[in-house]
Amino acid sequence: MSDLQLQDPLVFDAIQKEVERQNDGLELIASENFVSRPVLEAMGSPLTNKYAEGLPGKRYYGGCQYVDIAEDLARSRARELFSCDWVNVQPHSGASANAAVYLSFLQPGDTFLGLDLAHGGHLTHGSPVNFSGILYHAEYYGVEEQGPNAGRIDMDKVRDKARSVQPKMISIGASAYPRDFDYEAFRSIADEVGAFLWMDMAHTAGLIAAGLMNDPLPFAHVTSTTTHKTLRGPRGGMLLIGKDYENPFGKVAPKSGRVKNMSELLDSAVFPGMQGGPLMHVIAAKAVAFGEALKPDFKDYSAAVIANATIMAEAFVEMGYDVVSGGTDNHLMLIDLRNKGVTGKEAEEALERADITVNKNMVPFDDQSPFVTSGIRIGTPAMTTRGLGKDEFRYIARLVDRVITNRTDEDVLRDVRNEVHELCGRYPLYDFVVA
Ligand code: DSN
Repeated sequence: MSDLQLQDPLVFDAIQKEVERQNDGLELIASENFVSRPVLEAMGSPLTNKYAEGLPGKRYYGGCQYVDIAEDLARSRARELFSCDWVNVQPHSGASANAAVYLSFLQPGDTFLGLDLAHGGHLTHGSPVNFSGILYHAEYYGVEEQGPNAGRIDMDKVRDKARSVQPKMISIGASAYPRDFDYEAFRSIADEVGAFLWMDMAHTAGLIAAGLMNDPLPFAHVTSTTTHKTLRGPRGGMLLIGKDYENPFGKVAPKSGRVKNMSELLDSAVFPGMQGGPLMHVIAAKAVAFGEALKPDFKDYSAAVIANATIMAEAFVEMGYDVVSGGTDNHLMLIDLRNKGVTGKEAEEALERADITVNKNMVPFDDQSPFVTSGIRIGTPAMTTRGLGKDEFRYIARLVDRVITNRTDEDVLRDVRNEVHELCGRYPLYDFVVA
């Protein structure tokens, strides 16, 4: 028996059941992945005990010599992974990293331009219920409703919008956009209107690190990310700058006569601006994950993530599903279920009964509320980590279709659930009881 099991069987049981759920089910949530045992070990280490406010070598606490090693490894590996000048690995989450961007480069009330949440954007890119939309004035660009570019961003329209609203900052990045971004075009728009350019690459960071998608770092002034999605690290955030220099929109400091570099602004926005002590066990786990991502097989894994998503999207199109933008360039697809007469909520719930996990998702120009939605979002990073390939993803698309088509037939749901368990049994994940 483990110490946890002996001391607190209720928590132990919850964890154990979640491990079983992950082992037995098909995890198709696009933002989730499965970390390695070494990443889990680092997260479960006594580094959680250590306070280390400040940066390596410049801490506000004694005893930081070993956590400094871990943070320096995370920083140098991240710089190598993304070929960039500067990183800060301390943000507790992607939302925290994004908050540091606003704190560094905007004043409350300033206008910025971001991708509409209902068109695939993220809460922290200006949703009215998030700090970004409450404290700042958000304007949005979206995707095309019809025509050859349906479901895609039209850069001419982004330019027109930027000219009309004159934002101080333009954000790129999405939670449910299946296509790549034209960073060069975004930068030219930002330069034309005098805006700061920020890319949130949370979803695609691993695919970018593997060199399989366009690289935002040469074009965006600052880039933020989470570390747990396609990058396959622990839950957390990070900030990066491709080429660091004086904040191009900064005022000269009255005393020193100097403009701060973008990195200095971001470092102090993370701490003491919005966080206290960094989570050193998570930072150590980030170092481990970045080390894994630097290995050649991470590129093979990332290529398989995209190949599996491509094949799955094709399978859905062949079965008559309306895949937004007609396919995908990355790890996810967005399926508009309106032509199937089912809501995202109904599909999500039926799939869950068959042990297939997806999330309901707004589709562009949705007429349902965010609690119901007309679509589902499906991603391949997690099941690709388990080793599933194109044949299995084609088969999974057929399982998803069987569930959606027979969503009230408990016999079909049970049969699919059995097939899901059989498939998962062939690709073992975690073979341990939490110790
Ligand atoms: N909401 C997360 C996602 O699932 O994409 C990102 O924060």
